[in-house]
Amino acid sequence: MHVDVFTLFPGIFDGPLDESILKRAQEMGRLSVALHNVRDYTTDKHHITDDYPYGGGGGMIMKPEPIFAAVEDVLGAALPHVPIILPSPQGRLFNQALARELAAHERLALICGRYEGVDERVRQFLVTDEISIGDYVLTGGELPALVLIDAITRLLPGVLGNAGATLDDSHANGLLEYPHYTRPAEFRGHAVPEVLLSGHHAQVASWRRQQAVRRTWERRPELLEQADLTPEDRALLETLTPQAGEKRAKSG
Ligand code: 9D3
Repeated sequence: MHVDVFTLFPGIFDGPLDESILKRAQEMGRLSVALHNVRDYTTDKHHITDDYPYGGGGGMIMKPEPIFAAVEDVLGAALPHVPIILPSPQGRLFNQALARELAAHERLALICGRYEGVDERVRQFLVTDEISIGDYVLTGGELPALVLIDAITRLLPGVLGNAGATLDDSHANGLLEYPHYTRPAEFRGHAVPEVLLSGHHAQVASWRRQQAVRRTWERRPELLEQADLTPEDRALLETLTPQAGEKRAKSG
């Protein structure tokens, strides 16, 4: 996967790309990220990248010319074949299915907006997809771009050591995860559930599944509509009443 990032603040990417799995993916040759400073594509003496909005109103808008020049220069003849993504509060909400969809491409371009936004002609005539990472207000598109890169990279073949880890994920099966424990078996008087110490693999699997279903019902009930539920899962859900749910939610 090659990602071209267009930004006014390439330094934001340095730390996250230089650590842990994103670093290793690049060392393995599975991921490459090229950072392009949009300011380098200005042609005026003061390297201006923003301007006042036509029609008035507050804030500044990113000018179209340096963005078009940067993307056209970097992508060249590949431009028609590469998704050009604008992280934007007005975009389609990012989720695991969209991460999988993007991970199937061999090249992506990400345009990071700053100020109050980008000139509408960038969206209309350059961008192919707008993606939001959630309903809260950030200061620009750089952190969302990193979120996309992170979610995509861990799906690339060979990046996670254990291939099963991505399948077993929360959201991969449509359920939240079951609780995890490691040593010690008792910590400050709090014991690990007995079944996990028992060595009964089938009982462990059944306990984990029940915990995942129960937890999803408590915290994200809307996910259950799309989840792959077994007859056993449905039987468990029948035993969960709204009142019992409130009790459990309060006692953790
Ligand atoms: C006064 C600012 N705005 C109205 C609330 C518009 C606005 C413009 C630019 C709000 C945020 C931003 C910067 N955010 C992003 O570029 C962004 C974003 C986000 O803020 N939340 C969730 N996903 C994304 S993807 C890009």
